[in-house]
Amino acid sequence: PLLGRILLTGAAGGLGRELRPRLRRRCALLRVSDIAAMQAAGPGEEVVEAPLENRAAVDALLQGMDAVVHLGGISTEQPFDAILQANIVGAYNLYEAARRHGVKRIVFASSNHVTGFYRQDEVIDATMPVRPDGYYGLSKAFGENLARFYFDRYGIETACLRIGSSFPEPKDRRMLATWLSYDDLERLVVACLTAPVVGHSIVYGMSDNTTTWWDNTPARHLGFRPRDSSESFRAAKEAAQPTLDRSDPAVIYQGGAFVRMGPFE
Ligand code: NAI
Ligand code: 15L
Repeated sequence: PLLGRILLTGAAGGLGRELRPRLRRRCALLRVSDIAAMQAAGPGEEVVEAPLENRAAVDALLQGMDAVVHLGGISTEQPFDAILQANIVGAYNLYEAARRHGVKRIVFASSNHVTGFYRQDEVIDATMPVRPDGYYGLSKAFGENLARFYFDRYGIETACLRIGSSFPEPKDRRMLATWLSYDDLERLVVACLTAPVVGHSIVYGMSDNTTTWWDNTPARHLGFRPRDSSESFRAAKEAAQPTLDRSDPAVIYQGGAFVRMGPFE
């Protein structure tokens, strides 16, 4: 197998369930982890339940791994205390464990919500300042900065994937710009695991969509070439949403409805 011993966190989630069989085919060993129930271990797999906020449990997860695909954590906007544990404390536990066990490469599922307060009429790239659109986006920005520190200080490489919207198909007009097909997600993750040099990189996870808000030129060294496009869904999505309220923050900003969630108290 091309890939060695890989840890996949968030294995019970939407993207984890998609990536699990796709990674297993290419790995010497795939260790999958989550707090939610997972399918039993198949050949070449280990299944380990672990809460990301539990330092000892996460330390044990990294033992003997060559690389990590870190999808685990809260994936939507939520009150701060939940995000703090799963995404911020959890990411810290993961990087500390990587350092202790000599794991040298991590693919981190960041999010477009790190830059969700840029406007939909702007095209940005990953060298521009972050503009998180909530606690969730803030936690992903923390993860990206944590990754940068662990690269500068300890040489642990990370590819931060600012994933747009990875679902079977775009759900609305916004997702014509943000959609990442599952096949392109696989291409992206495999590119990040196999690129000779990753350093600390940030790449937007999107298919080859006609409408786009993100320029991935700064991440060309990763060798990711999307092959799918949201364009074939355009007519149906426009028919379902023929008019858009241009005064709605969810229509003005890239983060969509995330930008108007909360406050929670
Ligand atoms: P998901 O919510 O379906 O999966 C996340 C998994 O993490 C769940 O199975 C959950 O049980 C697990 N988890 C949550 N808290 C945990 C904790 N404290 N300890 C251990 N495991 C915990 O999300 P999805 O869609 O699969 O996304 C995967 C990753 O990609 C997430 O980090 C998400 O933020 C990120 N992402 C996903 C996007 C998408 O379009 N699907 C877009 C942008 C980012
Ligand atoms: C995300 O970060 C979420 O995890 C996902 O559920 C989608 O809502 C996506 O962003 C999006 O922006 O469409």
